[in-house]
Amino acid sequence: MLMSKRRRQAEKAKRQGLRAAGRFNAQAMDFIRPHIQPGITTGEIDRLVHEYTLDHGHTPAPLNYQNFPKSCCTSVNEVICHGIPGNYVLKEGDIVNLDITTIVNGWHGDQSETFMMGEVSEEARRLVQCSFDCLYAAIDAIRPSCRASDIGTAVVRIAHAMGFSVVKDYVGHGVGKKFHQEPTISHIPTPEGRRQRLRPGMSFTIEPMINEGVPDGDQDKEDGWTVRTQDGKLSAQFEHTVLMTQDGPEILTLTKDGPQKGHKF
Ligand code: EYF
Ligand code: CO
Ligand code: CO
Repeated sequence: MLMSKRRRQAEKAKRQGLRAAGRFNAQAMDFIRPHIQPGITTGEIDRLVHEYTLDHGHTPAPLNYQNFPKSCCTSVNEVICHGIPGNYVLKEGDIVNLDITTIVNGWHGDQSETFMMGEVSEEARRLVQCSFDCLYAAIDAIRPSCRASDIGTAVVRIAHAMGFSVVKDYVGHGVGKKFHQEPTISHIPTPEGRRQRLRPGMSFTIEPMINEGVPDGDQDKEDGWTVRTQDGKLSAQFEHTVLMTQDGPEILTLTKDGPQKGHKF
């Protein structure tokens, strides 16, 4: 069926808007990368991300989003997601996920990486590798109009083969003019995912959270945000924003200096 001219123009504007947002978000990740070292506090990382984003005329999406108090999330060791930057000093042996989302001319880019602080345990390194491999296996598994559940099938296969578990309560999401929108991207196969098709023009995150032990987490009762593994074991995650095109998935948040597909940690 032919698309109207107005619809074609809107689709083109969306692609261009999302590409620019993803590009800037990745640039912010490359900017902060050299700073993420033992000795820095998570609060200092947040301040640097906040200032870099504002200095370039853009907006950190998490700040005040549903009352979230900071401009990015820093999730250390057993924290699955939504760690609040603060006074914690990163130390040798830690793993830390940094999740950056920015708004560029009304469009969102959303990505995360897990960083290893110096020498980490062999189990931590395997977990980080697994979460990275799960992200790229999921991207490799999707095609125009495939089922969203193809993502969960690919993630679960790799994670379980390595003896790890996949978080089910926190999911990827559509991204566009809103931070979170349809479709829901589960990292395990679900009935809803089997019904949902990933059509050309759809933009969404893939952000598998992989746990060393049990897949379940609990929200911190005091701060109301930080989600920790129930058994206190490690969790790791990588995230990209992806645009489905007629030719397949296009990763919008590729960095210049970060780990690329096939990277060995
Ligand atoms: C229990 C928020 C946190 N929500 C999602 C608000 O998609 C994200 N990362 O890839 C993402 C990042 C943030 C976020 C930062 C703040 N929030 C809402 C509801 C519950 C919650 O934590
Ligand atoms: Co996200
Ligand atoms: Co994110």
